[in-house]
Amino acid sequence: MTTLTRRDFLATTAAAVVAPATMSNVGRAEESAIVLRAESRTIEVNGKAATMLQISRPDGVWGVTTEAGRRYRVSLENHLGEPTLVHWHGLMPPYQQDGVPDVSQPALEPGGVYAYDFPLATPGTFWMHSHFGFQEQRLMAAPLVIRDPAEAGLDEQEVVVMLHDFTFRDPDEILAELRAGGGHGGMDMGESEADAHGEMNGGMAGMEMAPGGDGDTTMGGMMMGDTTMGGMMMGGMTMDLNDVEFDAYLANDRTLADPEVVGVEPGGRVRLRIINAAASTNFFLGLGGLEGELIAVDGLPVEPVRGRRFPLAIAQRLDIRLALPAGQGAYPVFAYREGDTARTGIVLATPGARIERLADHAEHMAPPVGLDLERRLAAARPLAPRPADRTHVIELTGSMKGYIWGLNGVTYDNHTPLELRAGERVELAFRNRTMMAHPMHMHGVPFQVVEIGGERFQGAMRDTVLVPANGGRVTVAFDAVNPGTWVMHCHNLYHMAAGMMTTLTYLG
Ligand SMILES: [Cu+2]
Repeated sequence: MTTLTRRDFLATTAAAVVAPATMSNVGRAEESAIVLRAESRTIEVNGKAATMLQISRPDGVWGVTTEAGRRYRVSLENHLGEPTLVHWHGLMPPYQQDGVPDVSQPALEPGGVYAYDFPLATPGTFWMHSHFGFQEQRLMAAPLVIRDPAEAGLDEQEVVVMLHDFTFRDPDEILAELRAGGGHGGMDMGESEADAHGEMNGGMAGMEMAPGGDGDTTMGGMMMGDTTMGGMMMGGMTMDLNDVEFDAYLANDRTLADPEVVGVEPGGRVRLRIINAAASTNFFLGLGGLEGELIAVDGLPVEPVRGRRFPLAIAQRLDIRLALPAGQGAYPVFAYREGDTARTGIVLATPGARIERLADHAEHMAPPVGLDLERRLAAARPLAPRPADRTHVIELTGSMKGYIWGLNGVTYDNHTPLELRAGERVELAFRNRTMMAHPMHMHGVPFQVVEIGGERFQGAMRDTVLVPANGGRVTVAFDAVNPGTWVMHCHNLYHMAAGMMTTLTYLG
């Protein structure tokens, strides 16, 4: 007799049409490439149809789930009427396979096919998304989960949740409007910006700033009763949030009006893999009444942190373990938009559980995402202690006025590559000179967060870190082990499109 784990059971029942990756077909899976198609699709949001994009597979599987130790063998086909290119967010490919147009390789023309083939060393929750134009805003993203073979025997149900911010509008039009000063619900973001915010958000004045001048807040879990949009007054400083007003927030392509309901067992163990694939939205992940254990951020393990609510900046991931209560029950997993009442989510439900209608707005506004959690995180597998051979200070620059964003005062069009040499320990010291927080993402290798607000510590390994507004300081360290040219950019898609990107180039 063989013992069926919960994962095996779910794989064989829920996905009967698709052969699960069992020991018998692992070899074959390595030999043939996975076909990924860039194509358009129609989805319905709030009862209205919209033409969006997707990365799909002929076998109907969503995204890629594989195992560390295998090779990533993928054939990307462009079935769109426009060029595309897909970035494997969090993986460490050779730079030519990193999926950034004109940096890694030319964009893939309509009808074209590109092959990818490189080893997968690190398990974790990663994702894939278009790095071409605004295709990511048009929902061209999918999960990329690399399981740890050492965890294959765990009696644990994997639940992947991908979050999106959704708009019926053309993202190019949104950017044009932001450039014309029409962001933040039509507020004038010109010279009287601070005044306008002060007036609108007077109730927020007096909010305490965290010590160390890192621009972060100390609000912890408190919710705010303020219902204005856009900016917030924080201890006398104005902070901009949420440049774009979206039409909906999606969890696995659905809103809370018709959420995905995932069947779970009473008393079962669940591993949530949460992916923030939003173009321009930071969220808080809320577990309702349940307490979870955060075990990885951006796919990379951390010393476990227990909690009911965890921040998730744009492009970041959270792996959370849940032990469900015994007996019947329905357990919503919410994502709350920062500085807003909007929320989305899925529901975990045992067979026969009553599922109540969930409102797509919370009672209270969620606070801005900050670094309260980041300060508490410690990598389970940190970098070896070592002084930096090279430090690049990177000022995050720009403003809502004209909607021009840059690094060290220049946009991507005018950037000078940051240099490094193979074998070096490199540090990037981010200094935020703007009124918005920026989720900074580096391609090629993960980094470790080693300083927040002037305080050194051994933080999490990640690929995306939020640098708080108004003088926020965060330093990350990495070992330069993947030669080539790599982009480093703000993962707010509109900021990146407006110039907040540069390259790192290995010398020699
Ligand atoms: Cu940004």
